[in-house]
Amino acid sequence: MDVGRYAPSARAVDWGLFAAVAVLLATGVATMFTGTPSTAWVIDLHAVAGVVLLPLVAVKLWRVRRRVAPDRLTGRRMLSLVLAVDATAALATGVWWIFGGTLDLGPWGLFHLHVGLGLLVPPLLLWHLRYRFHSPGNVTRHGRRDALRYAGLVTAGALLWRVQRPVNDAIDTAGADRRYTGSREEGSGDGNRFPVTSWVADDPDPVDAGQWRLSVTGRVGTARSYTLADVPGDASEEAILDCTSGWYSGHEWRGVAVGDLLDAAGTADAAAWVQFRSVTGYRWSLPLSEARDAVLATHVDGERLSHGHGFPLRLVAPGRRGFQWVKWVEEVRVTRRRELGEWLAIFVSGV
Ligand SMILES: Nc1nc2c(c(=O)[nH]1)N[C@H]1C(S)=C(S)[C@@H](COP(=O)(O)O)O[C@H]1N2
Ligand SMILES: [Mo]
Repeated sequence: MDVGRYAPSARAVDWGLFAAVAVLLATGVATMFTGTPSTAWVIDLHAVAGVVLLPLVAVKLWRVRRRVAPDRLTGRRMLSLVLAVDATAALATGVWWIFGGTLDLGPWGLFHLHVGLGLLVPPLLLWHLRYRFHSPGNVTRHGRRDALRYAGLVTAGALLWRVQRPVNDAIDTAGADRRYTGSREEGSGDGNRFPVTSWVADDPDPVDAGQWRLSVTGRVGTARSYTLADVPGDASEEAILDCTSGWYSGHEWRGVAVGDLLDAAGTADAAAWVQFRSVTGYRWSLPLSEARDAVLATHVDGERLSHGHGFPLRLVAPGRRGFQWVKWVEEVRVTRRRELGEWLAIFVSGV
């Protein structure tokens, strides 16, 4: 078969592979922050880059096929082979997810596997490039032809991504109820019966409601402290919790509006951020104006929150991904600057 007639030149394929992986990494990480439909393009771009990567990997493998014969395998070629297998598996798990696949890996599933395999590709690729790097020198020799082929590839990728939705609907796969974030629906509107997801090792003992206090501190006029009975429960909010591990759940959350807590304490002029701190050390900040509209929920669909979902109080931050919805909140801290350590805290809290 003469791949060269249809495929971009060898150098252009190498650069295309590199660019596609860079886009996939950047957009993959950026999905962590896609909480509102205006950011749907991040996921679209991720998907299209994946569809483009598929034929590029196939062409690359076809061109190097003779170098990976068993008797010609050196250590470096083994590494390249591991990269090829990992990239193919990352693509396969992504496609499988889109068409409703599931996998039971104990606490993890197909989506986790996709993320894990995907995050391995860039380091493996960089390692591979240490040995196999060529200058882009003559990539321009077939410049015009290659540019046209890439334009075609990206267009085909976008079209394929466009038609997967009706295909999913037509054959009614579990991929049909995906949100634009890629997440699938679980237990909406049914009280506490939706998945419990904690980040890494956050697994506290149930909070003793008698001992527990909610304090409002930091750059406030008067610091406040509330017992559970004192927490006003007159705010309610319909919002979707959308976890970055691939599921979402919509509920009616009831509790106290953060804006009311802030009004009761009064905020100082320098106040710009509001940090929500969990009994476990897990914490996250929202800009002051956004925090005002958030709710600290005691109830979900009329039921008292269960321990797993953050009893007695959890943050409901509409438009933010699930990892920002802090559970077991015990402190609302008004600050001037955002604490950078909270990035670390979400990974290590509870360890
Ligand atoms: N304190 C604390 N809050 C947390 C987490 C955590 O590990 N610790 N996990 C977050 C993540 S990743 C998600 S998706 C949601 C899940 O909420 P749920 O367990 O009620 O479904 O809580 C968030 N809040
Ligand atoms: Mo999550």
